[in-house]
Amino acid sequence: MPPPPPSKGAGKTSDPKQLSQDQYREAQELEGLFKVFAKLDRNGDGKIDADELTFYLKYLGHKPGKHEVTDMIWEVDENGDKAVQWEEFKTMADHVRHDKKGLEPRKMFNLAEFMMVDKDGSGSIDLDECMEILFRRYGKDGLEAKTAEFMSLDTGGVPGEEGDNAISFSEFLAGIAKTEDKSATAFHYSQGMVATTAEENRKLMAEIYSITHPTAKATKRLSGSQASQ
Ligand SMILES: [Ca+2]
Ligand SMILES: [Ca+2]
Ligand SMILES: [Ca+2]
Repeated sequence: MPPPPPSKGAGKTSDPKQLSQDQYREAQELEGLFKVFAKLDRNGDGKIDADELTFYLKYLGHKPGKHEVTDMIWEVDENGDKAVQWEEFKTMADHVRHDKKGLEPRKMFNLAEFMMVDKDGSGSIDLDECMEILFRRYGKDGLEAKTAEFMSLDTGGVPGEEGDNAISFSEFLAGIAKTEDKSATAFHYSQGMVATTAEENRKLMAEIYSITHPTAKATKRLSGSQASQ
């Protein structure tokens, strides 16, 4: 089943001409974060409960233990109602992003981040989504190496099965566990995520590929990654 197209109204809440780039970025990130919240809050009652969280984790093919979901909620649930309100969700993201020492709990943040990178909501991070996020975060320098490093997380997850050229949430978590000690910010890929419209993304991807894939071999890989032709 194809994912729903991105909302046409995305980005209309902020005018880039009137805001500094930082403010614009912040507004866009907040919007992205809110979309994640709204997606998790399936029944739209303004809070994410354990059932809703479990539902989405299962959609991601991730089998959560009972404690995993409880812990995710517990670490951000400031008013103790065993659910996550938008204010709590936003505060959580804020804390983690200003957390230089890596001390903030981030189980919920990891999920939010994964969902923000998984822009088409397919439940996994494909090559385009991966490159886009790395380009935004690090620019064009070493983009191919960083992409290869990230995509190397694609282990398949199931013994005897090959990777599917996309990163599942379980693979994402495994990657975080691997890099966590090296740097607290190593996996903050959604930082610096600016454009949200399909058109902006299309332009950006064209730019990225023209920088990193000038050869015929690369063109072949590009069309392969789009599963067409
Ligand atoms: Ca709810
Ligand atoms: Ca709460
Ligand atoms: Ca995806």
